Amino acid sequence: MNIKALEKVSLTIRALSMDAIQKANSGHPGLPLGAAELGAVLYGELLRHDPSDPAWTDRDRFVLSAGHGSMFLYSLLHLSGYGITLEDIKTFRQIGSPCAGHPEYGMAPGIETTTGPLGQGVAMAVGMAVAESMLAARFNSPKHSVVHHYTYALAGDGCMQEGVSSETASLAGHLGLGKLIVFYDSNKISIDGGTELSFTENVAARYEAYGWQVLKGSMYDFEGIASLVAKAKAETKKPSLIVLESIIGKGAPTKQGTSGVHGSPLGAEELAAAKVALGIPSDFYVAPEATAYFEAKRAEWKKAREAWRAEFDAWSAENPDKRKEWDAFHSGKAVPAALPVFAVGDKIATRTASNKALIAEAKANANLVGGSADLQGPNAVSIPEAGIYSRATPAGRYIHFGIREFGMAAISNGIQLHGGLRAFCATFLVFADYLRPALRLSALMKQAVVYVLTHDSIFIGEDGPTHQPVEHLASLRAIPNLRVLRPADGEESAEAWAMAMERTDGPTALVLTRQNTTVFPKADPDWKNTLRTGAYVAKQVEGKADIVLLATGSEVGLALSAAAAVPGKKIRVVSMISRELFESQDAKVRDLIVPPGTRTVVCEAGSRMGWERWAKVEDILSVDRFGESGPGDKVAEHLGFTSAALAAILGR
Ligand SMILES: Cc1ncc(C[n+]2csc(CCOP(=O)(O)OP(=O)(O)O)c2C)c(N)n1
Ligand SMILES: [Mg+2]
Repeated sequence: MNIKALEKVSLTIRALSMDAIQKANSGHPGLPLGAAELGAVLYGELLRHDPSDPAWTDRDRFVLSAGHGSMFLYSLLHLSGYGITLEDIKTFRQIGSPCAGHPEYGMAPGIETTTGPLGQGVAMAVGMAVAESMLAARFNSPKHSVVHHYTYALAGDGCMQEGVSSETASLAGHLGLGKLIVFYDSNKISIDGGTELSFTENVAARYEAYGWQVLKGSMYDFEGIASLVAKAKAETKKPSLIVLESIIGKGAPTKQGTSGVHGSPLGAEELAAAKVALGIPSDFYVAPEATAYFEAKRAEWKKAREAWRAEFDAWSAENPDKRKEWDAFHSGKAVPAALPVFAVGDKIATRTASNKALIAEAKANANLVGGSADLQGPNAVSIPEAGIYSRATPAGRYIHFGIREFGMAAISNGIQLHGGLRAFCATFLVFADYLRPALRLSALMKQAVVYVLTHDSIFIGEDGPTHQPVEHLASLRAIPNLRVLRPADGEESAEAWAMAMERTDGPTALVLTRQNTTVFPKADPDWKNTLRTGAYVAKQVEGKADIVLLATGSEVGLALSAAAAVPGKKIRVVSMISRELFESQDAKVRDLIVPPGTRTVVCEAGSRMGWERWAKVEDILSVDRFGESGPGDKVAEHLGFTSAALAAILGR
């Protein structure tokens, strides 16, 4: 190990971070200064990667869970040759810069995921390690390991305090993810001051209790860190937590070790003093020894990747069928499934129809994996032929996430980001609130995770207001790039799964009923295509409609019956599977379905919010209060949410 060179790499991380943050007049120097040595040894000595091929499927993954320390990552991506230039670093935190405030997936090669919302990086790293173990079990042959990489994460005190890291560390310990290695930057400082203000538990003992191997060392000991990582790798049955004692902002003469260096530029005076003390001769200084060190690494990295490629080619030649499957897994495209067929009049809950479609999709797409947060039956997401994923059966595809909704969604993001797999996860719609921060990241990162959210309205009945979603559709629709689909019957549920699987640039929420719906005849003969605009005409009228009645999900059935109960008026009924998708269409498309100038009425068993664009407030039948416990139809009656009430509006 070339300690002198690694010292220069560390120095360069500090130099670039201090200057970029000072120039932007914004950012977090505490972590990059405090953990520079880990960065140097990690990118220089420990990661099996090749910056000349950032998409190499078997590269080690690194997740900077403490995303506020983004300059740590950008400095290393620059030095190791990932394509971030010095100019990019000089535009840190400016619009369009790959060096965004927090690492953003897709902004530059080498950024494995978006981080910043603390704790989720650890959780996504767990997901990546799950994906690695699944793919290894599915593809490695007795002779060849084509999937064999480690997943590393760097977490701070904040990540360790957040619940989502606990949820997922618990599951990772249970699953025995031996190739997951998390470094804990234990500097005992966060924004408000010392961690003794609120965080005095024994983190190491907690992780041991989760079933992790816990190792301890110093942030400033290159050889020590490398030998701890060797120990972590040697433990193949447990994930490892490497607790590294550190000093936040190390190198800032008066501010190091204080919360003052966590998230503000050093200031001109402190910066100048730091440069003198550290021996940094100029602005945006890159030590020539650091550059030379990484230059010399290039050949080594290339060799490692080519060795993998040779093994992959040999494996491909010996296992042509597996190779075909590998290519399908990595194509990023779903294979169309033979969806279940329903007949008009079939009575089926949309969750149940969804289960049939899920099974069909899983059959067509062997890379579809996922599960539910302990609601396999209620969410209707079992896939009997897929097998259960466990430490003993890593080729299984159904994940029992346990009652950890947020962790489940973040792990699903990690699985999806890893590549090679499609992820779905499931819970009750009302508990989408528990996973929302990860769902938001799916949308922000354009990850096509499928969220199965059942028990979608007050019609669930007896469980009462704690379990009856009211505001959830509105709140999900507010998330940009999330597609919310609320299918109305069995047929639409099957198509909704197809729409979710076709999506490549963002997540889909399938919002499904517990109660039965009845498959209705569709007036639009091309409804399956029209559905993909977000809405289609379910019931047509001759000539010009007096009223266009918009409904979603189970309320389409209610709308059809109410429309039939108002014989004096010509009422067109529209099933709007996705309001935001429909709203994103050109006016030409929308006007065909909802002609301008026609009176519109809306019916949805949820908050009115957002429907005001489509109808006058008095023409919206919605639920704008918490529900009640009681049988579903009685609750609906109690709340005045009935076919008769809708008919009364239509008849006005
Ligand atoms: C979920 C979430 N809550 C709050 C924040 C705001 N925040 C950013 S950094 C930070 C403190 C983190 O402390 P620590 O992880 O110890 O980092 P260090 O100060 O040691 O760099 C907080 C509260 C956030 N980014 N994410
Ligand atoms: Mg800290």
